Amino acid sequence: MDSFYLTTPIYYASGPPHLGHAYTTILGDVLARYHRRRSEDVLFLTGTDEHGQKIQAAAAEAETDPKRWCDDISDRFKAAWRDLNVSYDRFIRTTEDEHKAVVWAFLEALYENGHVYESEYVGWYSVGQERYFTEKEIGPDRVDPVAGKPVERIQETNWFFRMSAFQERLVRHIEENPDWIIPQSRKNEVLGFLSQPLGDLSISRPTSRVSWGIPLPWDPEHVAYVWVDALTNYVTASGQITPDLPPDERGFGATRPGSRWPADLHLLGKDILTTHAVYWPTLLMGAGLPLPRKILAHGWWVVGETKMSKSLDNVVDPLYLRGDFGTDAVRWYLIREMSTGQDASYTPERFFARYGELTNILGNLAHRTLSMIVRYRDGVIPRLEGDGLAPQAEAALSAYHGSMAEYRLHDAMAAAMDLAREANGYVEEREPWAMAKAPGKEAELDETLATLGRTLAILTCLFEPVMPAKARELAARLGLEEPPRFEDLEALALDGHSVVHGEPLFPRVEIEDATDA
Ligand code: ME8
Repeated sequence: MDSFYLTTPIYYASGPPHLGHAYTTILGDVLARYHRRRSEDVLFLTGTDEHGQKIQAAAAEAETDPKRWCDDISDRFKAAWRDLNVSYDRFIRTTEDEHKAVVWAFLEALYENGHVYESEYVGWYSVGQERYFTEKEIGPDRVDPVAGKPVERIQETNWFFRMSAFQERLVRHIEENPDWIIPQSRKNEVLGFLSQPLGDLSISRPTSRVSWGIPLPWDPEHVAYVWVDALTNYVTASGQITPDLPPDERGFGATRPGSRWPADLHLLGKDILTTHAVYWPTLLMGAGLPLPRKILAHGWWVVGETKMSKSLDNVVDPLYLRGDFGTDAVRWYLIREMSTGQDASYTPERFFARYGELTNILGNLAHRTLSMIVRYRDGVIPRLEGDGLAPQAEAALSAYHGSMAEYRLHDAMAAAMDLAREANGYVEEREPWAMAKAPGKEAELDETLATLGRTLAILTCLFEPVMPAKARELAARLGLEEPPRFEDLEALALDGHSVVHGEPLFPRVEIEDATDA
């Protein structure tokens, strides 16, 4: 069986989840569900990033201890993912003992391999991004380039990873694997960054400044830099490293049997591209582990022109639209609206337009098909003799898979919606209501209704990754236990199934009510 291991970033436990986090996690969920529908063995990882100065400060401000604070925030992330129907297989927390042991072993491997040294650091640090920035990056106003907040001048002794030693190998890897970082614009950004000499990476913080972290194996006066700690989560969850064995048997080197490493896909926003496409692969090279197979950096959700983020206080609660429209409609909007890789601007108007596709195209098709089967055939789907929409369905499936393979999820969903649109056109053209009245048209009416029933069943398969609950509900109304898998579509037979008409799948919502929410 093919397997697929995909990851989201682990989100900072400095505050509760917001729409940006929800987007990446739903994107991951759609891909996880898609690969499961292809009968692959999927491991879908998400979690929370719980160490470092930012969390230490958030807990101190709330006058609580950092672990208690993280317990609360990680529960809120889990609750949000439950509400948004996210089917993660593993939720990792960097405060888990297993993860701490793997980070320890990872650092030891870097040290033993001779890639670590101690030195003085002088530079500008952004607590918000948990990163140093160069003079050039912070500009004359001395603000971090991501959130525009002031940076701190820091001078201290740190342990460094000899990242510079891996620059050439990394550039070669990117050039030899042109689809390793997608979209291409992000790959070019990384190559641009790597056209300058790469510095070494400070991988520790003195406990006098940051105590909330994992102590270095060889120096208890320092904790691991939070990004090294956090990135390692992807290896922890893979089961590749066994820290309690002697160093040479721990799993550094080739992939071990049973291990899920290397990950097939790291999903992230473009704000953390450098950490994933430069720090992480060089650290893996230093530790002697294979690189992830692909990195997809998507764009930002913005309100007007500004990135939505917690620090900017313009966060839209991902759950607020669910009250009126339901979870699946929010998932549909997020996936259909953003072209993977580009920014997208959230506006209520765009949300209503995308919701309109659900009511007017898919919902309408389901409603009229089920209602005609009930009215003209006592609720029983006739036998399929010839499929009037077979070529359209085949073309839609091929466009859908093609787009998914290139991670253009918005295009895959457009292809699915196009099939629903074509099926509506087929209804108008065939006029089953006229056939029902005219004598001698029984066979044609059977064919029309059976074709529409089968098309709806195919649509439950295509839409399930994005709208799992609605797809299940529609499948149930067609007398199916669940939406068919791709491999079942060929032999799909619905004749004799009793259908349930029911309420509209996507009810019309008065816009005034929704904007008041
Ligand atoms: O960076 N639009 O965590 P984080 C789209 N802990 N996506 C957005 C977004 C927006 N406006 N805002 C956030 C961290 N995201 C680290 C990661 S991984 C080893 C450690 C999403 O809580 C997007 O995926 O700041 C972005 O990369 C991530 O949340 C940042 O989450």
